[in-house]
Amino acid sequence: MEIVILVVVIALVVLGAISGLVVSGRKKKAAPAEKSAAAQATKAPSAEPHVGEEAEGAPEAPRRTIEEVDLPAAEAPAPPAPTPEIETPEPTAGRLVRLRSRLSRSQNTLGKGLLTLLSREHLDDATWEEIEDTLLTADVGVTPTQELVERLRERVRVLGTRTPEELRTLLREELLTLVGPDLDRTVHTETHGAVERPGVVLVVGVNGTGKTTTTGKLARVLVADGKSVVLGAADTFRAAAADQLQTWGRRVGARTVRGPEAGDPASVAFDAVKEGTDEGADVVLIDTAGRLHTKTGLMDELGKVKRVVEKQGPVDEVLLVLDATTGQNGLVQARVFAEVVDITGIVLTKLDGTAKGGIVVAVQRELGVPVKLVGLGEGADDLAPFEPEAFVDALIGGA
Ligand SMILES: Nc1nc2c(ncn2[C@@H]2O[C@H](COP(=O)(O)OP(=O)(O)OP(=O)(O)O)[C@@H](O)[C@H]2O)c(=O)[nH]1
Ligand SMILES: [Mg+2]
Repeated sequence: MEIVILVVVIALVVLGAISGLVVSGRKKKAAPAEKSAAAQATKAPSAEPHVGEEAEGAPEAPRRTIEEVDLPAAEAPAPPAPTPEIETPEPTAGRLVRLRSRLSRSQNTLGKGLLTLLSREHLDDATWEEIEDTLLTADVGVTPTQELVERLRERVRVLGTRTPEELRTLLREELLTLVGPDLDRTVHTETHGAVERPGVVLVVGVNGTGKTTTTGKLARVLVADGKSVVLGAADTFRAAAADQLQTWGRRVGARTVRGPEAGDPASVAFDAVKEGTDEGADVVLIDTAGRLHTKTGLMDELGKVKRVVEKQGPVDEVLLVLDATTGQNGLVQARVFAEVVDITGIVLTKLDGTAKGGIVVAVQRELGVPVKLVGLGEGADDLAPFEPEAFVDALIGGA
């Protein structure tokens, strides 16, 4: 009997132990799931507050957190790209008259100098020599100087007594004859009627004469005259050159066609004309790299630029940009450039910084090509169509 009771007790103890083990095992399995549920419960409100939580009166803390983050700025739509302000260039007509004071250096040397000498009571040989020197110093050139002095001598002799007004008229007439009042100074940019394509202008010259500046200023002149312009950055030597041109273009809404740095300038020039044609632009202006007239390879390259552009039609203007302050050197450059690309017009820059305004006469004589534009300062609208009358009037300080 005692044994039976003992067995029953042992059996009860074993049963109790087994049931205890099963319960603790279940608890262990449930723990990870509970943890992750708890984690979600803490994360959820801060990540995305739900409608239900709002309704249940969610705590204020998460909302403040959201306010602290600079959400409006981060989520605001990207501001529109700033459109560069398009400038309105000054009208072209009468620019030389407006800028006449910039010629004061040439005026003092050439115009006033000559008037003072001619006003002397006795015009002896020594005085005529001084007159000759004045003209030579102003870069008029030897042959034109001799011609002018000869004519002046003759007319003064015929005139006899001279009033200052008569002298001024006489000098004005003779200088005007020298400058050439009847030359065609139009910068030809007319579109070619039958074949729809823009006028094409090629800008050439040695380093630093003002080609890019002139191309930019000329774009403004054309825009002021109501034309649409495409610029070709065929100076591929430096990326900065294309940037410089593009900056000029942007100011008046003219697009710039550019190529890879150190790329083929002829292909950029070709593309500029092609794109200008496709766009229906009125004029394509091509800026080229500065090159020394003595470097045969570079001069050949320039010839190629022109020939490649001409595959699409004629180049209407080849403008040679000369720095007026370089005087006679400019003439040597001009001769070589004229051989490589037919120059159709001259741009004399930096006339504001020199007393050598006479270079206008010399360079026209040298090349048989008219000065079409003059640069009279670094300002955006300091490029003027060359008008002989206004130029001579500015020199002699007349009306
Ligand atoms: N005072 C004055 N400065 C001018 C005139 N034209 C151009 N310049 C200045 O001359 C400098 C050279 O001008 P650029 O247009 O860069 O000359 P560039 O011929 O293109 O030079 P490269 O491309 O390096 O050969 C600049 O500082 C211009 O502002 C002008 O008519 N008067
Ligand atoms: Mg340049």
